[in-house]
Amino acid sequence: MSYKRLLTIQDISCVGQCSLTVALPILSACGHETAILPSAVLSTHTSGFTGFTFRDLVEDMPAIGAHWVKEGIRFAAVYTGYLGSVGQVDYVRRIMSTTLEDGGLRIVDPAMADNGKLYPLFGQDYVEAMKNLCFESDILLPNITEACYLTGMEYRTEYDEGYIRDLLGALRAAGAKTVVLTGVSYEPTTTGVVVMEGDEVTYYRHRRLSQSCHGTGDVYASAFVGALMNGIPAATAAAVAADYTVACMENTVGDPNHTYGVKFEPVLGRLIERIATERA
Ligand code: PXL
Repeated sequence: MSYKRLLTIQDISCVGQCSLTVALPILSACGHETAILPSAVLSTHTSGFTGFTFRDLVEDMPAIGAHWVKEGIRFAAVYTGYLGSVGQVDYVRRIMSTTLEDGGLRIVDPAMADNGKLYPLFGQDYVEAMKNLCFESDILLPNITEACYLTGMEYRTEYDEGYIRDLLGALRAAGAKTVVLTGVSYEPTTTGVVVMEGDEVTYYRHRRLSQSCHGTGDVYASAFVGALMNGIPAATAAAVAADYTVACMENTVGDPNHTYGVKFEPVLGRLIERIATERA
């Protein structure tokens, strides 16, 4: 595997198997040195728990970024997920522009909405701030809800290929480059991911489980970045990440004691093997 230094910026949900507690082990397993910048610390994630604590770490960001610049630290990619507040977005954009190597990749998972709704702590001001970060990125990984918030298109639960084409067109018109659109399902038993790179659009269809699980967006994005940074093309990395995410869900559904995230750790070996195969 090629050894890359990456930075991922997202929150620490202490319990809940999402964000950094997922991204760090997955990226490390994919063979990458993974630096982190925690955006916030929460006792748990915000979906399905009540009474969670939340500490915004925005005040630490400028000094951390300045120290890295002073030390000459550079990253081959910066991958962002859940940020804690509107005020963080401009610092994150600055850290990207000061710490990325020449040709380094800005990879953005908007991580702000699902199932037609924004996550609990976010409002329209957060969406507006995220548009800047998203449309500056080299690779954007929204789900359909996030793509709708970013473009102003109507969110639909039932749609056809024309709707998805329009959504991709609207993202591109707003400035998106490569887009990995997740959760695109044209029939009840399958779902998939659409990758738009330049004029090329591919669709990877896979099994759809009857139950959804929390944190799979973070598992997916982390596995995608891990594969991509091993030199695997985006469309293949999207399929690798989809198959790994399905494996994590299959390993979890049916366990009544595990409702807040997916048991991604026992199947990490499969991701490592698959990346080795795809690179060969
Ligand atoms: O998985 C996305 C995510 C990350 N971090 C926090 C969240 C969520 C989704 O709800 O609440 C804190």
